[in-house]
Amino acid sequence: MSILPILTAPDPRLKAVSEPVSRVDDEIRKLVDDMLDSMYAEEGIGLAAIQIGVPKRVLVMDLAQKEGRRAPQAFINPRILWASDETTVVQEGCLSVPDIWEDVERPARITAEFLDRDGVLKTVDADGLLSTCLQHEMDHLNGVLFIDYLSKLKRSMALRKVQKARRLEAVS
Ligand code: GNR
Ligand code: NI
Repeated sequence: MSILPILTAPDPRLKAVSEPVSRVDDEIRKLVDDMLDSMYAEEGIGLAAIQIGVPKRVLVMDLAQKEGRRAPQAFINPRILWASDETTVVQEGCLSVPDIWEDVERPARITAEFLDRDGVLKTVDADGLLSTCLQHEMDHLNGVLFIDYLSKLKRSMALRKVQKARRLEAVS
């Protein structure tokens, strides 16, 4: 298991549309484990493979992370089957846009299907943080970041802040 560096905006790789996984094998399970390690190292609750530079449709999530428990989950080739008309506004952050938190409106509930780490097809009815986080991660698979939902002004302010923090980090 390895901790890999997380790409930050405006890295062009974050705009890539990731490719479906054709077979859930040991290489994919190794990717899942590396993603979980990298996510835990940064205290995130979710991570998409492209955030460590791998353009495959793989997500990991651990919503118990905040309570100090571990309940890792993997979602491979996830697909939204249904989304509610009702929406919710949740303040989101992203490991690829560090230290920026902004409200994002999304469908409140979704039904999704995905393959688990054993390659078994599952469906999930999600609401609350699971619904928000799944949608945030699935956006990464299509090259979309949460800041893409903000006004042009707010998005460019967020990008400038992230780049400035990176420059300061580089000289320190
Ligand atoms: O760690 C994360 N927290 C979070 C909080 C609210 C909405 C979405 C997220 S996902 C984020 C980790 C991340 O960047 N995943 O892509
Ligand atoms: Ni993110």
